[in-house]
Amino acid sequence: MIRIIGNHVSPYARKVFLALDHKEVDYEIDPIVPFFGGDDFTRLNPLRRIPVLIDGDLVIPDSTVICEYLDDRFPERPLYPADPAQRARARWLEEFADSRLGDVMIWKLFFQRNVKPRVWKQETDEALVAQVVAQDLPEVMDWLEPQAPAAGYMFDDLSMTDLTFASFFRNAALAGWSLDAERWPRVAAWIDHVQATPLFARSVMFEQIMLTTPGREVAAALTAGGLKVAATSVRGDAPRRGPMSV
Ligand SMILES: N[C@@H](CCC(=O)N[C@@H](CS)C(=O)NCC(=O)O)C(=O)O
Repeated sequence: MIRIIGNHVSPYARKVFLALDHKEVDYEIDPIVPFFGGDDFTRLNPLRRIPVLIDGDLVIPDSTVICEYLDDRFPERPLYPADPAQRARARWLEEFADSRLGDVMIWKLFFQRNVKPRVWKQETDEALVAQVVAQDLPEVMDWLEPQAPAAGYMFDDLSMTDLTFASFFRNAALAGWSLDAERWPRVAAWIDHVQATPLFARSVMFEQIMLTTPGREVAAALTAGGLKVAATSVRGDAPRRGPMSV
C-alpha cells in the first residue's frame, strides 16, 4: 500500500492527501512532524522535508512530483487539465504557490507564528510578520487577483491548482492572517469555494487532530477519524534542523 510520510498541517503534505482522497486511492500515513524525523527519514529524503511517498520500491519526495506521479498512476479523476496549454498553466501556478506562497505564507508567516514557538520554543519576530502582512502578502495577492477564476474552479474541473492554493491559504489563516474579500474578491470567492468542499473539510479535521492531540495519542485519534496509520514510523526523538530549514 502507498505510504505518505507527512501530516495534514503541512500545506505540501495536505496537497498530497487531497489528491489521494479525491482519487479514492487507499494509503497509509506516517504522520511525523519533519523536524522530529530520525535517521531513516534522512535516508528517504536528504532534504528532511515532508511529504515523502513510498510505493513499493519507489521513494519520492516533493509534493508536486508526488501529485504528478499519482495522476499518472491513477488516471481516473484527473487533477491536471488535459489541454496542453491549460496543463502548462496549471503547472506554473502550482510552482508559483509552492515557491512564492511557500516563501511568504510558510517560511515567513507560518514559521514565525506557529513553528518557531511550538517546535523551537523561540519568540515570533513580529517586525518580520508585520512586513510580510504589509508588503509581501499584498504584492502576491495583487498578482493573483486577476489570475483567479470569476467563479468556480480555476479550470473546468477541480484540479491541483485549486487544491494547492486552498492549502496554502489555510496555513496563512492558521497563522492569523485573514484574506480581505473586499480588496481581493476573486481570490476570496475561489478559495472559499475550494475550502468548502467535503474533500477539503476532511483534511481540516485531520489537521485539527494533529494540532490539538498530544503526540502519543495522535495515531489513535487519526485512526478513529478514518485514516490508516502506518505500524512503523521514521520519527526520531529530539527536533533537528534540516539542510534547508529556515
Ligand atoms: N518543495 C517541497 C517543500 C516541502 C516542505 O518544505 N515541507 C515542509 C513542511 S511544510 C518541511 O518539511 N519542512 C522541514 C524543514 O524545513 O526542515 C514540496 O513541495 O514537497
